[in-house]
Amino acid sequence: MKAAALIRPLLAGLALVLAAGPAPAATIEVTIDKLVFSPASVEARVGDTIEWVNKDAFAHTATVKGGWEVMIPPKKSASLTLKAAGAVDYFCRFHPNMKGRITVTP
Ligand SMILES: [Cu+2]
Repeated sequence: MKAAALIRPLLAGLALVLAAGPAPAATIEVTIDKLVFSPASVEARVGDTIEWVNKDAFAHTATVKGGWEVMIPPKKSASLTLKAAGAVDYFCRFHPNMKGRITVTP
């Protein structure tokens, strides 16, 4: 068998691997309806975006104690791109019973 016949499939395989690259960043939607984050717990990767969609007629926040805060106006959405790995618990500043969690992997 000629060497080229062996190398060609290898090169084709390598091209496939290079084309695949890292997974593209995702947008993960969290709905707020009647004072509940849903799903309450989500998993994401660094670079992904969380988008909160507020179906309620009043404002909410996604607030991390000592960290970030996102204001989500009534009947609107707001988003945040995750910059660091780790698990974060968040709550709504106006309704502290509203709780959510994001687990971010590298
Ligand atoms: Cu709220």
